[in-house]
This record gives sequence, structure tokens and C-alpha cells, in this order.
Amino acid sequence: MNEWSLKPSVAAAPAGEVTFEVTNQGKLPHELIVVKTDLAADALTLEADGARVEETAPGQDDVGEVEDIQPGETKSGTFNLEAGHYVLVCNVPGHYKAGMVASFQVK
Ligand SMILES: [Cu+2]
Repeated sequence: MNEWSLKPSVAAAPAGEVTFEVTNQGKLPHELIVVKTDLAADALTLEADGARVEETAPGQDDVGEVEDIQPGETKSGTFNLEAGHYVLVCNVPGHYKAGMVASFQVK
């Protein structure tokens, strides 16, 4: 991730334990949240002020987070994911709207 993109190195992973190794190549702190949803990456429900994705809105479920990734840092998180469509988001205020979002598939 960097300002302002979030690009997974693979587009899909097998169901089960999935490890996200997240490198912040930018100049600001970022975070990764893994949202299970059938919604398109650019159509998630936001909090009232529009700055962040609502993590538990109907139809979208935050199933994993890698928080507080500093510039230059790599952090990882492993989550047990069932098959389906996911959206990866940096949920620092404003970052989703700035483009830090990507679709991800678990098969
Ligand atoms: Cu960010």
C-alpha cells in the first residue's frame, strides 16, 4: 500500500487460513481491514461523516485487521476466511475514498 493505492500481489486465495503480509510503501501510516461483502469495492457503506467504511454495516463484515502499519513497515495478519468475495480497505479516515481499496476473492 501507499498513497493512494492498495494492491494485493495475488487476486485470490484458497479458503482457510489466509495470511496477508502488508507492506506500507508510503509516507503515512496505513492499516488493512478485510471486509467480507458482495458489494463492489467502490460501493461500501460509509460512516455518517463519510470518512471511513462502516465495519459492520448490513452486507459487509469486518473479518480481519492489520492495524497501524508505519511507513516502510511490513506487518502480517492471518485470518480464517471462507469462500467468497472480500474487499481490502485502508480504513484510516479518508483513505478509502482516496483509492486505498481492492477486491479479493477466496475460493
Ligand atoms: Cu491508508
